[in-house]
Amino acid sequence: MKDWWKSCTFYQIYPRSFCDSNGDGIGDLRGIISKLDYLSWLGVGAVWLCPVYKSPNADMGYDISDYEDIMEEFGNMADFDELLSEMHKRNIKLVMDLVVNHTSDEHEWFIKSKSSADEKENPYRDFYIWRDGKDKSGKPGTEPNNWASFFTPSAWSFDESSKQWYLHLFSEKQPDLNWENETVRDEVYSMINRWFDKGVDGFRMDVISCIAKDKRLPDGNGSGYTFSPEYFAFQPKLHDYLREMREKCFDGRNCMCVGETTFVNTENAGTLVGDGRELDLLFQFDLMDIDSDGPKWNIKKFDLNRFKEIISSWQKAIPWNTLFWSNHDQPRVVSRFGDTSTIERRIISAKMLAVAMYLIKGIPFIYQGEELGMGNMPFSDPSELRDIESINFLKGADEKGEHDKAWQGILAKGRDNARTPMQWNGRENAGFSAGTPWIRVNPDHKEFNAEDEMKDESSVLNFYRKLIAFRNGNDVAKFGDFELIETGIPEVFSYRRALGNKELKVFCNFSDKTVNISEYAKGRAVLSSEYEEGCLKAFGAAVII
Ligand code: ISL
Ligand code: CA
Repeated sequence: MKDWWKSCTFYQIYPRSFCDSNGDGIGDLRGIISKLDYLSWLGVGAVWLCPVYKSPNADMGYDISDYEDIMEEFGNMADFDELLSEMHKRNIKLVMDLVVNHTSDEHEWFIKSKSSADEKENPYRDFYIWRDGKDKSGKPGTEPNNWASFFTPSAWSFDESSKQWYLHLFSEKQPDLNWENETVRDEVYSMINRWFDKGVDGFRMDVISCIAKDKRLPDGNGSGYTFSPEYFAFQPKLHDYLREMREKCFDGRNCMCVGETTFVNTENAGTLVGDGRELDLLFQFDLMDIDSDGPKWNIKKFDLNRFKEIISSWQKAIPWNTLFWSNHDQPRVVSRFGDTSTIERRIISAKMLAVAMYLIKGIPFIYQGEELGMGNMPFSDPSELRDIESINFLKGADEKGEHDKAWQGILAKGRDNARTPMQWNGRENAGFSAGTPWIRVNPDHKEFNAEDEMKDESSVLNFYRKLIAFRNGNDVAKFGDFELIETGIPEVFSYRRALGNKELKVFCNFSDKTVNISEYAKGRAVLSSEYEEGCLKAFGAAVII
């Protein structure tokens, strides 16, 4: 079916933490295969699989050393082929992660690139972005410009043998590819096409909005190392590259591509997904910034009015939005925007958040474990962290004597919160692995795990399943127009979906007070939680037709 993705519920798998089949403590492809029936049971129509390619794991697979081989810990190409065919047997599409802003420094291209600065002799030199520094010393402060990176103070690292610097928007083990180079682009397109020829159904494109850089590489406006997206995100050439990629890879295929379009806004989004679109879908992060004051580590309270504004402005900006509360880079939604003060509160707020998000017009992307109500991890010591972003951030803070504040930030927002093992049961290691997991298991698996929740009609898991089934079987929920309903009750988020002469209304109580919505909610509740006689109890939600 054309545009199959418009009616799918996506499920994001972080393979390292999903299911370990061989007891080495690391999730793997055979582990995923063993859980496909669970995904079918849940009602999932497509999977976004985080990187499974060969990688030294400096950034957990987002540093790829071979795009056409499988990470050893995850299995091999035969396992991959089996995974794909087992998914297709169950009518589940597979969307791969495409990480082409950068490679690993252990990728063959970079090893060759680094081997000689002589561009005439070494065609690989120009595959990456090399520049002279202010002098040949390689000392901090002599970098080609003042750009900061996502993960390190400077976005440049010095190569002793050629006395030049290479650019990396992420860690020093993730050198940025030079998209100006036509050979680089052709290599990437051929690689994409080989995966398509294998039968994969699409790609989620990692930081795709940053592949084109301002060629002049100007200094950012600030003192010291300065984060300068004005020169590396949404550059004019981005659109040339994406159109070229579409033409060479996507056109004529029944595929879906969703861009992780970091720094996208409602003004520039249309250039990507409007008419003559370059991408089918995009991820925007306005909601993920809602509880930050500047840098993500500075925590601000959730503001429901701001939430409504963001949702409604994005609904107006583009025809199809992605709907998500979390992913492998974000903390757990129930800990972040729900109420985890008691188990009961956690269950009802997790259900309410699901209703609030996944019946909006758009494509749901549920992150593994979210459907169980998994929460943030109570890390007790920095040695338990595995994520390069958090580890580097803490190191920088320690140097400034700001350990405690940084640690609070990491507990609230650190990416490892989302990366603890999937909780399959309440027993040892949550049933994730027979060995020692690569990252500590969340102790909350005793209360929140798939096995127990499957048996419990009132669980978060069974509620997600009902919600997905409702959406899958309801054209208004899938295709209907969206409109905010202004009830005047400040704690309530509510919206209407309409298709032809059919409509549904959604009401969500973001507070712990009972609210009366009887004036607006005339009709029958087809799906609800904590809803009785026109009243939403604490964190109640109702879908009314
Ligand atoms: O994780 C973030 C905030 O904590 C983001 O700033 C994130 O770094 C950014 O959205 C890009 O993310 C993607 O590319 C990174 C990788 O580390 C992330 O896991 C990936 O989702 C580099 O490949
Ligand atoms: Ca394993």
